[in-house]
Amino acid sequence: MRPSKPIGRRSVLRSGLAAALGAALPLPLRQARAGDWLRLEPRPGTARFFGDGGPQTGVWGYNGAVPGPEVRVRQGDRLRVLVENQLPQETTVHWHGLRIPHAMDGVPDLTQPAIKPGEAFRYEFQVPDAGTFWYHPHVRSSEQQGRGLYGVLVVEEPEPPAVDRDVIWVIDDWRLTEQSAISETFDHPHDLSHDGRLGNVATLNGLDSAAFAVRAGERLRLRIVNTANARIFALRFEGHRPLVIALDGQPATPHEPEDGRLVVPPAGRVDVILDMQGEPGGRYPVMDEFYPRRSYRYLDLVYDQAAPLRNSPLDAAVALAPNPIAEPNLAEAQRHDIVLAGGAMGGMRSAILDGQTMEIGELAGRGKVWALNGIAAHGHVMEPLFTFRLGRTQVLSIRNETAFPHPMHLHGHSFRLLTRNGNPVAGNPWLDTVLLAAEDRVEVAFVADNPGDWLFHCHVLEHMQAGMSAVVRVA
Ligand SMILES: [Cu+2]
Repeated sequence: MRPSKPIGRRSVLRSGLAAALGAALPLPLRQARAGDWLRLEPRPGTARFFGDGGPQTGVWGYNGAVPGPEVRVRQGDRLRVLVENQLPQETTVHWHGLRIPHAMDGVPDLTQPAIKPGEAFRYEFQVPDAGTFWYHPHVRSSEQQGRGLYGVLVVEEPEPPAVDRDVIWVIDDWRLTEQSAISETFDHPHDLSHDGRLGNVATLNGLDSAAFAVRAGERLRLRIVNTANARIFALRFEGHRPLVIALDGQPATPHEPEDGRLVVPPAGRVDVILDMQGEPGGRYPVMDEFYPRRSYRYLDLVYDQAAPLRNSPLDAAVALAPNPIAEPNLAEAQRHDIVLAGGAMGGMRSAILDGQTMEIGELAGRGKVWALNGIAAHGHVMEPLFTFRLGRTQVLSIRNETAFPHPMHLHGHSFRLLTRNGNPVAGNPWLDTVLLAAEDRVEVAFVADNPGDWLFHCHVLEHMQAGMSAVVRVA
């Protein structure tokens, strides 16, 4: 059964502004001394999405919390995390967007054995890039992440830009029942073949996204992280002009977003500088406008009555220093084509599953409806789609021949977005997850400098589950 409630000003009672205004995260986890181990326990817990007086929801969270603890580390530090699995299922932790060694990437069977219930795994690696990253499981992702398993990982720059507040915004949606329980409709066939598991309640940092308290004149750095299974957000800040300074954790030339909307696909991150230029006591909506005819008011920026902190925006540089990523050399690149196919209204007739060509009816009967270059993935271990020569520049030309958008994520590397539909993309931003609209074509480039077998997959978790995944080898 699919919920038909529209997301937005919702049918569930909210317990009032006070709780929502407190949508700040608890203190981050930090290693006090080099050599310390941080502990993350994925386990069942409870959340109150509607504030203190609201109903309780049983969730799964890191250390029982939704979002999980914010992990903070400095660029170049060695991060050590002991993960103790207190779930009734196997799990792993994937460090999304971090260019770290293969054995630490957290993909079961491909990079490590899954962590069984009651068992533990030690993740230990040096963090090469500063920026906004996050972590989540890679086992039964649609269910485990859909129940709340994720957290933000901030890698601090040696010299961050001057701001009044550095704030994390975890944006997510949930599919809740009338009783505010997590709907157990994971991997519903309709979700697999359409937009994925869209929720009916949107949250900011684990709370019904009603309001966010600000002060006139202050400068915020917002680290926006989309942890939804499937929802693509397109945030428009009425009365404000957010300035993008990083995408997917990687510094970007500071710019205002095209058409004023910040598009954040599942797994995507956008860092913005936001000067609070509204009036003391004012309220300014932030709209989510991605899906046509399904726009809603995500939250309000609520100004307190205090006089502005300053009368004109802070006069300080906002550009971030680049991370140490090898620059692609297009003149000597290996080139590869990837075609995304399948889904409802996609016209795919057949695909290869487990080495056998099957018609779409038979595939669908096995829960597979998407394919990359004609192959539907089953699990994480498969023949590589391509082998990239270690150290060589790779250009991927990716074509979406489906009727749905797909955020495509490559593990172990960041890539430059070169072109979209044949047109050069301004600044060629570094990304680890590139969103393709229906019928889009993009070209991305990167140096294959991280050896191993890496996943390349759609981050709409229901699409990944239903076959939209592949392995690429760097050797
Ligand atoms: Cu997809």
